[in-house]
Amino acid sequence: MQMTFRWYGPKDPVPLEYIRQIPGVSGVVSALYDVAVGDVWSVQALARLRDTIDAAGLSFAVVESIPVHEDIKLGRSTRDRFIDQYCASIHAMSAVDVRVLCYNFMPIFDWTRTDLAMLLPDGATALAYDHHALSRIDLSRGTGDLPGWAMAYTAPQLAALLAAYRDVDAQRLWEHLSYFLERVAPEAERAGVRMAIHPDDPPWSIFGLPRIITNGAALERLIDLVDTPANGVTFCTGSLGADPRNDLPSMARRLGERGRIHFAHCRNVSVTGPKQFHESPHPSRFGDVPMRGVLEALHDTGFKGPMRPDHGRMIWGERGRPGYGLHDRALGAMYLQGLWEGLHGALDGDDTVPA
Ligand code: DNO
Repeated sequence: MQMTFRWYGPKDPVPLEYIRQIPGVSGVVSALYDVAVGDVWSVQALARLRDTIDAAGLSFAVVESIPVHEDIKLGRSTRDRFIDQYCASIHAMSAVDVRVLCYNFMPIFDWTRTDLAMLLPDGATALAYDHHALSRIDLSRGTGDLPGWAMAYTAPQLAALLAAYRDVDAQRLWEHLSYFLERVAPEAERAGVRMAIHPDDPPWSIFGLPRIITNGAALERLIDLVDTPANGVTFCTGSLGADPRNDLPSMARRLGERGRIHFAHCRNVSVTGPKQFHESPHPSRFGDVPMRGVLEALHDTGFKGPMRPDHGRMIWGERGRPGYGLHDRALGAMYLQGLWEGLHGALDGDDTVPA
């Protein structure tokens, strides 16, 4: 296991120098944030990012994410060009020696919350989701009303996309995912890149849109779509853990035994009602994620990939990007390494702190 940390590039309020000081963190998870969705990522831009990360004494371990163009998810006739461009971006990653790609296949919206600063009893704030509150969000005004939403769509753009998805139910979305992977996964294999789909967050339909990567059966169906080790998953405990029917340790074990977990996102959630949860501190006892059981499954199945603490609360007066402050994620990184060391006896090669 290699402990990593997400970094949003030079504009991230958390500097790489601070990440370097979190004991045991040796890898960075990042992306190019100024490329339009669907365009090819250039080797030069990726090399610049890699060099910046290297210069801080860290390594560029994972690309999270190259976004999948909506035309691919919608199965439009224009998709082939975007698929070719996606493959070219994967080859560019490989050219700068980044070997893990996290991506998702959620229609229009990526991770979604209804409150970015829910006050917890200890004075910290956390991201929260309540399905009733979601139903009150007015999409006729574009994505402007959505808390923390990064991809800005105007009202007409969003309306057109939502209308296009009326013909795409879960089964069609599976077909479109399959079409995408049949073309991209073999290319990723050739490039030596492991693809790792991120589960849908939250793992249920929102705004009437289909969401399909929601449970263990879906993740196994996904890896069966194209049977190559390059076609794998990001095991995200927080996304999958929002649905109490998901038995996370047994899911991790089954996927791990097949060698298809290429990346682990570890965070905790407290489920407070049907389709209602808030994020909580990483250790198991503060929420509903059995973190020890998950790490044990990863460990037993020989997980060697990158892991990162996922969203943290805002604590100690920090102000920052929702879910991505420094302090609570750093606490998470330490907790996860403690658990891992307890299971492993010692840290293996990749865990070493960079010199
Ligand atoms: C949220 C993240 C997601 C993730 C994408 C992967 O904090 O886990 O935005 O990066 O879904 O494509």
